[in-house]
This record gives sequence, structure tokens and C-alpha cells, in this order.
Amino acid sequence: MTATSIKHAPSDVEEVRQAFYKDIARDDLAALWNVMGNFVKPEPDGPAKPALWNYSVVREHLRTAGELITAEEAERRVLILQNPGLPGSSLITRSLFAALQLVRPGEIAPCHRHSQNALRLIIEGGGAFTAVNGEKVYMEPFDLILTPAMHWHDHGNTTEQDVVWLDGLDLGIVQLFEASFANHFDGKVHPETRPAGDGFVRFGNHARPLTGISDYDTTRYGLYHYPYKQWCATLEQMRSDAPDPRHAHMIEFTNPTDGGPVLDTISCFAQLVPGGMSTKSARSSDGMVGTVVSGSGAAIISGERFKLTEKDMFIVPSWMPLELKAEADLTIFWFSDRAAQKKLGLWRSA
Ligand code: GTQ
Ligand code: FE2
Repeated sequence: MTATSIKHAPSDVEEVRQAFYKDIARDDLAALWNVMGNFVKPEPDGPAKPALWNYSVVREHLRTAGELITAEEAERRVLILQNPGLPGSSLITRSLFAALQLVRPGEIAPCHRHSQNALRLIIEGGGAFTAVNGEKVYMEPFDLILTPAMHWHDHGNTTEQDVVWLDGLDLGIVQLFEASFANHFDGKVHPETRPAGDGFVRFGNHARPLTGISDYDTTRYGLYHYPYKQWCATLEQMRSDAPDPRHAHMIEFTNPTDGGPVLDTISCFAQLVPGGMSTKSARSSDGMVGTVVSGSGAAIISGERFKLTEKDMFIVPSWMPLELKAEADLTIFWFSDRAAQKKLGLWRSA
């Protein structure tokens, strides 16, 4: 017989309950009524905090890292933007990772592949490349480059200047599911399989090939490169529209094989807020990582004001209201786990 079956005076109840919790813990049990609120919440209120990383501050630390370790030695020379509300997690939200990677002239970051989906937004430098399954994608500032799950990738910089980009990965999602697999390529770089830019020509021209190279998974991926020159032109064209009060002018990057999000777990967006405009408060259940591509202004996240200058990166956690104030025309690149949330029927906005 356990202690709980004995009758007690009401004053003893709390003591008996505590004894009960200790008792059941020894048998790997826990009482739901003590923890239900940790999970079943009326609305999101996670530990991630709003935060901003000023680019010139991060750039200075990245420069130091560039002197301390080579890209090859580090495998990836990357400084993580760790959410101040998630210490020790290496994450910017519970689901996503964001970081800045530096590749110096002459360096390579060796070839590997993994279950995690990745995107890069080029921040500084041009003419370096990421090879995706052996196809080089040459980068210019603010190009978006994808390395979907299990695609081989290596990076190289044969230019005279440093290249820096923002990495976005679904590390938290893959960790949650304990579904991580990875391999190193046998050899530092993948042999060239296709000419540079091949996928952009085949998949980036409003058509997708139905015949041809068999190692293309033509039903899933093929376009790894979304040049700034193109997406910027789309937003410029939209400038003549009446701006949406909450989102001003906004686009979602799409996978040309199905019109869906660019990666299975991650959605990417770009936004133009004309100078002088203040957006009305908006929120969504996907925590969003923003990068200021150009312009200046402020982001008000749950009432907290963050000054925005070029190349700054910031996080708007799940369900926190966001208002943007554009001083000069403000262009922002965003990524979030919306793709995953929509597939799971979780995504909401207001
Ligand atoms: O460049 O392959 O920031 O695998 C984290 C993991 C970059 C990469 C990161 C990675 C990479
Ligand atoms: Fe990688």
C-alpha cells in the first residue's frame, strides 16, 4: 500500500502530494497536472527573446575568428547568432539556427551533406561559390542560395576579398525529431557534375525539365540560386501597388517544381517598406529571422524598439507583434519555419 491510500487531515495534503510526486518519480512517472501549462498554452509564449545583432559588431568578431582558425580546420568558420533567451542552445528560435560564415580568399569549406536544410543569404563579397551536388553557384551580395537536405555542398572563395553570408538551418527541428544523419565527402570538394549555374537556367526560366540529367530529382528540387538582381526587381515593380498596411510589399520565394516554400521546413520572404511608412502591428506563429538588405528605420517587437541599419540581423519570436518604421526605403530578407508549421497544420497569423 502506498501513502496515498491512507486518509489524512487537509493540512497534510500538500505534504502527502509532494511525497507522492517523489514516489512516482522513482518509477519514471510524473503528474500531468503540475506540468500541463508548460505545453498546453492559450497562445505561444516561448523562451525566445526579441534581439538584434548589429552587423559591424559581428563583423569585427568574425574578422578575429578569421585570424584564429582556417575554414578547413573549423570545417565551417561560423559565428552563431544565439538567442539570449535560449542560452547554450546554439539556436535563434527553438526550431531554427542562424549564423554568419566567413570564407577568406583561397579557402575552401570541405564537402559534406546532412539531414538539415540550409539557406544562405550573401552579406558581403562576391564571386565566391557554393557547390551543390557538384554544381557551382556563384554568389553576389543578397543572393539567396539553397542547400536542401542531403545535398552535398562545399564552399570556395577564389576571389581576393572575404565573403560573408548568413546561414539559416532547421537545426532545432531535426534535433527535436532526433533525425540527424550526415556524411563527409570522400575528398575535400565534390567533382564538378554540371556547369556552373546549370540549375538556374533549367529551373529558373518558368519551366521545369521533364527529361534529361537523371541525378536531378526533378520532382523536388533543381533551383538553388535566387539572385538579388531578380527578387529586388520584383519588389521594385510592386512599389507602384498600394502598400498592404501590415506587410507593405512582400514576396515569398518559391520552389519552381511545385510553387511551394523553398525548403521542406523553411520559408523565405523579402519585404519592401517604402521610406516614411510605418506598418500596422502583425504577428504569426513562426518566429522570423530578419536581415536588413538596405535602408534604415526601426523594428518594434512586442513594444521593444530596435534600430535597423544595413546588414543588421534580428529575431521576431513566435506570436510577438511587429511594427516596422522605415526611415529610408527598407528592404528586409526573412526566413522562418512557416513551411514546417503549415505542413503540420500549426501556422497562424493575426
Ligand atoms: O555551410 O554547410 O552555419 O553545415 C552550419 C552547418 C553552415 C554549411 C552552418 C553547416 C553549414
Ligand atoms: Fe552543411
